[in-house]
Amino acid sequence: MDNKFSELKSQIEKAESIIIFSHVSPDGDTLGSNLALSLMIEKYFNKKPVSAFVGSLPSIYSYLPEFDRFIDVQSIPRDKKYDLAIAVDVASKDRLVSGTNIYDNAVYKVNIDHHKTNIGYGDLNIIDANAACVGVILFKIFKEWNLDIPKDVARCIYTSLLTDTGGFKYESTTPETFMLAADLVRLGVSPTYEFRACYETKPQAMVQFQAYVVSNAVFYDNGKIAFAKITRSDMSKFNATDDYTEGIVEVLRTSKNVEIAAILKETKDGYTKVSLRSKTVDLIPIVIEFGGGGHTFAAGCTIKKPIAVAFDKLLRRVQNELR
Ligand SMILES: [Mn+2]
Repeated sequence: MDNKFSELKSQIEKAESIIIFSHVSPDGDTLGSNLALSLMIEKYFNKKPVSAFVGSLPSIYSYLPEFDRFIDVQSIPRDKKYDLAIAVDVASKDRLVSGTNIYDNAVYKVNIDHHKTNIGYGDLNIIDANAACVGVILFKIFKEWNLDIPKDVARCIYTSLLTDTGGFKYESTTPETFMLAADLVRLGVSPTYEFRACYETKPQAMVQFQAYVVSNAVFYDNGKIAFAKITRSDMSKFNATDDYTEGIVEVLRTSKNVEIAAILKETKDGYTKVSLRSKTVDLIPIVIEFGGGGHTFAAGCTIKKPIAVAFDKLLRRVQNELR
């Protein structure tokens, strides 16, 4: 058995209190993985971990089994000491935001991830940069532990896989991806149901908000660059919650000439949250300069500048990259 996998098992066995963290601006992978691990620990180790989120919890994932388990990290006393803290899909510790304290406070810290920028901040680091999603890693772990995976857990892992491969279309999609998908479908997952639940249940206002943002996007350098801005007043005009912006950047990338697409969103504290996508350009060097991280073709950062300033800075940097 992989040493790290058995170490994780013995830490779970030893721990009386366990907390599992998802990253800020949670996506399907970090939420699906969190629930999958939580449900397995409950079923086979007979203890109930706390599933924590940071910031806001996107309601689009409320179709996931036991979604109600998620609690806001802010509701946990900051000096609370858990025996075991596990971060799933958390590329760097600053993505735990206000949860960092509680994570650091834990007796033993685990870091399960697939971002190649992850520096291994835990006591135990299970990092596989080739895994399409953290769900893939968890599936391997559960198999190594010789545990049967119930349908609920399979559904959570399927959402990890579906969302982090962009519906089986990103570069991370490999034969292994489809093998895992096949295994999960055999365990009872319905691809049709999960796809509809995940992608076709947007509130009407969200569809209209996204169309508005896309129609106001600006294209540069013969359409190779697409940038769209979202201000707080755009958000309030549509009564938009944070999850309303999910997926817009992928729409910009569908334009034939686009090499790099970016969505810049004004945050509550007046900074700029950036989500970048590219077709062939490695985004990591760009986002690193702004203190961000992510994957080769899908990355992000928060620029601590007002949106207009951040827009110009990022545009110049992206233009340089393409020249
Ligand atoms: Mn992920």
